Amino acid sequence: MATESHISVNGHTHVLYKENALSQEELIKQSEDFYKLLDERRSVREYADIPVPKEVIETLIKTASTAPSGAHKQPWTFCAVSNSVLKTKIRAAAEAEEKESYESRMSERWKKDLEPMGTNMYKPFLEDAPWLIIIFKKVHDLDADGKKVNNYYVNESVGIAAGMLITAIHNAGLVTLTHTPSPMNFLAKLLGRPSNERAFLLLPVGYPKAPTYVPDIERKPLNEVSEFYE
Ligand code: IYR
Repeated sequence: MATESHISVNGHTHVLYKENALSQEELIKQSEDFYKLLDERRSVREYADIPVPKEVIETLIKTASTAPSGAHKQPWTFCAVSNSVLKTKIRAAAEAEEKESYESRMSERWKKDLEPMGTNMYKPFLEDAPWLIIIFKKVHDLDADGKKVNNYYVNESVGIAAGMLITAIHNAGLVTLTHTPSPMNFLAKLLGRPSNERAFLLLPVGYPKAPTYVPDIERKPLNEVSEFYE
């Protein structure tokens, strides 16, 4: 029987999946090469004063937005900021929250755990990086009449999209870090986001300042992060 180009499921069209099967050998090589590429990714806190074309940011966001999501609701908005006045406002508000966090909200244990990373309450990358991408999660959607419409597995969906964005940024030879000023509601205010959106993660994007040093840390080996049941 000839393969149909599309079929109907519950009255909805399903199209033929374009499969990309590799030979065993290519499979091993391609997965290893991608691992090696991603193993070089590091969170970078210092950014060069070099612009990144808007077109690149658009492509990175389109890539992240290919992420799977609960019932394909795509419950995210990626806000890309290059406006320096806005970046300065974001930095000021983030540092005010971080000052409060480092001085009173974070436990001594937490601050000790962060010592190897060299983080502190100062966030110059919020002004130095050519772009900030702030990911908002949509806790629900709003229909044309402003009525609430459900989204599903919002944190999982947006978390996956964030991971794909980080991967795409690294693949483009750019750097980022996951900044989570807490609380983050100042971001929705500064960016004028609608009531159904909550800030999820802030990612500066740019080229690393040269030279840049990153913490000399190791990743857990496979046997510590996995269990196989064969
Ligand atoms: N949000 C703070 C603190 C911080 C917390 C963790 I956990 C980190 O891995 C890094 C930083 C900050 O951005 O400095």
